[in-house]
Amino acid sequence: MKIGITADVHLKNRETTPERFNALDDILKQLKRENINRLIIAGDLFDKEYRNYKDFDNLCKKYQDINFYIIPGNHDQDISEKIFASGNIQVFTEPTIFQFSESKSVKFLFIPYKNDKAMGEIMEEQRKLLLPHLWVLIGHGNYLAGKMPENKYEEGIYMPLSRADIQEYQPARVILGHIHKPIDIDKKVHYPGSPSSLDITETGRRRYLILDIDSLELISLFVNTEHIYFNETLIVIPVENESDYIKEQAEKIISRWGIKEEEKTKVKLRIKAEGATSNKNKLAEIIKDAFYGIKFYDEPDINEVNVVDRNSEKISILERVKQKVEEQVWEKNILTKEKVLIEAIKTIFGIE
Ligand SMILES: [Mn+2]
Repeated sequence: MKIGITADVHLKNRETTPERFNALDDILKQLKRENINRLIIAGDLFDKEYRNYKDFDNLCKKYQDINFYIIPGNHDQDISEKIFASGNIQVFTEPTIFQFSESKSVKFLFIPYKNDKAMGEIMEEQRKLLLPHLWVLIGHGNYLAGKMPENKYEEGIYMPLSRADIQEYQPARVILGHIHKPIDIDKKVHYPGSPSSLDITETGRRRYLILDIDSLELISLFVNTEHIYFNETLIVIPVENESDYIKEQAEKIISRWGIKEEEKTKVKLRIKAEGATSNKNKLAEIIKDAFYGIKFYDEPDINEVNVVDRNSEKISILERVKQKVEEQVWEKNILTKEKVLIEAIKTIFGIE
């Protein structure tokens, strides 16, 4: 038996957030095609203080064969079954142990978001019913595992889950809502992420998950979204042929995205250039040309690019530094190669 899982859809009404509805609709279409008739939504199905549930209700009516299992998140803490007319919606407003099928031994613990609780407290209350490796946790909040991405408008800790909690209660899998970026951590903790980017800062292809409750195998599938956002830094160096150099950088950036050729038309790119150029006058145009066929979310930001005189000696020093930087393994999140290179350009060209 397979179950689809998503989270953080942040629906408003269809008119204000059509792309979020379409993303959810796409997941449902994919599930239907695969004869999967269950979808878990791990919190923040609705955006903050949203009080119009009609459009979602209608979407659920359209997919009568699919059952929806929803927990409230920090943005939609007040939702409950009574606000929906469609009969295929189940909302867990209290921590609930749930079995999808009598014949399957695996249990699910659904933990609705509560702002004064930690997930460990709820697990402790249910301890007797949770057999190690035979249960799946569905929750909404922060997994406390070193440096984790945050939603930029949600600072602080929301209904935490610690590594010690996982050690103690041994869930087979943990699937959480709250972080919009899709991530898999510590082999068994998974954030499906938002199926549709909420804004330009939520970059890359979006996904949803399918859990096989017999094997507990989890797979990740892409959502067909209207747009794929990317946010990039382009480093400019005053080499002999700057536009060729920029073109090369653009190709590297595009190949790093790992998207299919036909998806390129969906991309909306925000780009910030840094470093130094010998002529800032045509720089924005050169950048646009280098990304030919890609749509820009807004004008390339070239404010931080310095104008310097071309100097072959300085360029050759810089090129050697660049090679060294690229060879080096940098610990992620501490210092990026880009930052090191930008500083090197400033030092070599004597930019304040
Ligand atoms: Mn949230």
